Amino acid sequence: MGFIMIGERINGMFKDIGEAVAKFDPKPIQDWAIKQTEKGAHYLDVNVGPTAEDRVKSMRWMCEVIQEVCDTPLCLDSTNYDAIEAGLEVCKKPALINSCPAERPKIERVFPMAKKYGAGIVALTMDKSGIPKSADMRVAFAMELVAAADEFGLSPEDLFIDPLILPCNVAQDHAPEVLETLRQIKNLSDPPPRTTLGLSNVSQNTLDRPLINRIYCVMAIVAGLDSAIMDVDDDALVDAIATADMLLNRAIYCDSYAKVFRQR
Ligand code: THG
Repeated sequence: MGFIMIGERINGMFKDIGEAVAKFDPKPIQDWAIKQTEKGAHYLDVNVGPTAEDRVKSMRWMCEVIQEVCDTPLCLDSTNYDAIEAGLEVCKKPALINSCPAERPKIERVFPMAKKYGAGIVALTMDKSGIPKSADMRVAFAMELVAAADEFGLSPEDLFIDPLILPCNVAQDHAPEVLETLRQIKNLSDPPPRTTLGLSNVSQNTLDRPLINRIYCVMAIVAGLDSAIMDVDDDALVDAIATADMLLNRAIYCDSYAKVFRQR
């Protein structure tokens, strides 16, 4: 199974998308849906953003207008589970629920919903007290989430465990802990859960963002990263991922392997 790219761009934290959500103007959202799909995205993250007035209504509307122009599966990114469910109701393809922390009330809301709609879950290695630093604590949360999947009749492969990478300029000591977490997650079950990261977090407010994203992504892939919420418009990043896949013998070498990766 090759690396799964989740396009990050349909997020109200970006000015153009935030304005489009406020005005219910489909154009910027549809343009980014098409662009990211052409760039090889396997899923599109959909986040109404911090300023949306009615998150339930906005999420449903965004999912509808995206599906008018492409059939790329969606990754519904919200802390409001009523908004997620409104999105799931209109999704034509199996979606991802982004996200669920290792907290019992949220697991009890999200895991049955995933089962009902045939969705995967981006499961976070954190609880109400926040994101732990050590790999050991992150892995302990991952273990709880894998046990919960079993309890609610989901396969470990329905989970995309996200060990939560933070900006390296303020939390540099987390970056190696996240890599160690990715390594250990693959030993939690057979089959193992899948893994993901919000890759662009690592470089927020740094000077050479594409370089940091690209290098950290390749390091994380070696450690066990299966997917990322990422800037699929960054060709050098996508080429680096295609090359890592090939050098790990997950994709057959041919002279056009980078092109093949984008078209799969
Ligand atoms: N894990 C999970 N979901 C997530 C994240 C995560 N969803 C949101 C986020 N993190 C991943 N998506 C982004 C999208 C954009 C940026 C970072 C992560 C980003 N935005 C610019 C910035 O903040 O500088 C905005 C620039 C602009 O406004 O134009 O970097 O970790 N499960």
